[in-house]
Amino acid sequence: MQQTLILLKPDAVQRRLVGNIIERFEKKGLRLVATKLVQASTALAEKHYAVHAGKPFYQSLLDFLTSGPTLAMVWEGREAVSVCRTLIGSTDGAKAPPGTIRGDLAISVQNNLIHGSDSLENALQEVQLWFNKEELISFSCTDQNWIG
Ligand code: DAT
Ligand code: MG
Repeated sequence: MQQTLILLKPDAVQRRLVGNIIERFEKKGLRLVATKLVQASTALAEKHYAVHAGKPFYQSLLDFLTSGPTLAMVWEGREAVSVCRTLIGSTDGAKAPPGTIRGDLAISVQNNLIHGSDSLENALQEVQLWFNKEELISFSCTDQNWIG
């Protein structure tokens, strides 16, 4: 069963969209196995977005991610990494299709509400970056047989 890191970035918290977004993951059949509200430090933001270091938007991206609390979560389920990316939609909110989180709720490129790991390899690394092992709770839901 795959696990993936999902961040509801500071704009999602400020805009009070946390409940709307979490509901989408729950309804899809994914299972929440860890969550916490984090005021990201610059060091954490730099590690998280290391792949974008040197790009023109990098400093602005760091400023954004450290500008307020982020709700960090780990979601688990069948094909969780790609399922979450599909629910999230493409990076630019103006181009993301309706029905996706960004397509329904965002119109910006930078302020696009949410981060989701883009591969199983990155998911493993990102979960470790944001959470300690003890913070992940392994459990089963009683309706799991109906969800698959
Ligand atoms: P995603 O979050 O869809 O995985 P990404 O990894 O390419 O997108 O970029 C990380 C974040 O950086 C993205 O959520 C928003 C910001 N970003 C990406 N491209 C940008 C651009 N051209 N201008 C401003 N911000 C950008
Ligand atoms: Mg990315």
